[in-house]
Amino acid sequence: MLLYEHPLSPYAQKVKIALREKGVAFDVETPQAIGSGNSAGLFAAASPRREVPTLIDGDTHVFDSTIILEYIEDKFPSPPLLPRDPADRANARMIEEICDTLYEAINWGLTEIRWFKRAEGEQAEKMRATAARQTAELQNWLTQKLGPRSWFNGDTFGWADIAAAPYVNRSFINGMGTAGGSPLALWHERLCQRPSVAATFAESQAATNVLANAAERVASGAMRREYRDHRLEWMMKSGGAQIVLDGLANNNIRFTWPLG
Ligand SMILES: N[C@@H](CCC(=O)N[C@@H](CS)C(=O)NCC(=O)O)C(=O)O
Repeated sequence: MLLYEHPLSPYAQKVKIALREKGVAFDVETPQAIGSGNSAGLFAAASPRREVPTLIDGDTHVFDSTIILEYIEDKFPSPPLLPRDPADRANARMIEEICDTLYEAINWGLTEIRWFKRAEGEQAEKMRATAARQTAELQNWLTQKLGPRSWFNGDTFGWADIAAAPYVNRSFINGMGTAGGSPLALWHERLCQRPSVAATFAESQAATNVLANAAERVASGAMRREYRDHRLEWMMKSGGAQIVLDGLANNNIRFTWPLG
């Protein structure tokens, strides 16, 4: 199996954790020109949105982390990652939906500000404060979902934990975690102990140096950032409407296929 990925992509991290939990061997490759919208070859053919993760399994090409997780679960049912109980399954899927859309957009927005330097000074401070409030609200929601249990998935680690892992971990790295000893912080500690997760987070951490020249790569035209669905909404609702307009004027942001 070949997984097109980027170590910093939370969506790719979900897939790598799942494959490692299943004990499935896989190769990884970061597509050439990822981040520009101009990727070509097998990756572009398999992923019309030009997004990672994308899984190549022989003639089967699957894009989108949720669909890939489902494919992995169907193809390698043991050990199961989704819980058995219908209510728990729905719960896992709701956690994944919120984390992939609304939670991810906040982390992404913080990256746009810090590394891509979309905002500086007072505006950056205000947007960061907004992101911190939004993060706290989502973490409160997640804490209620966790309740007294050790894992979001139920008694054992599974799908719902994988779904929350990259996003909550990013918050802790960004200094937007919950207080030490809180249920979510204790879950995060347990999470980081799992070999599948530890390996995946270590790869992500090792790749953070690619962000060092992020703003220059946007300025040079090497990158045109994809402002899609929830990410675009985050910018608009969190004080970044002018950032979107400037990015369009400077041609360093793009929307998603098909463009017409
Ligand atoms: N819904 C997709 C989202 C995937 C996605 O947005 N991936 C980003 C990386 S985090 C990407 O590949 N963007 C392409 C680009 O920026 O050029 C999923 O769950 O896999």
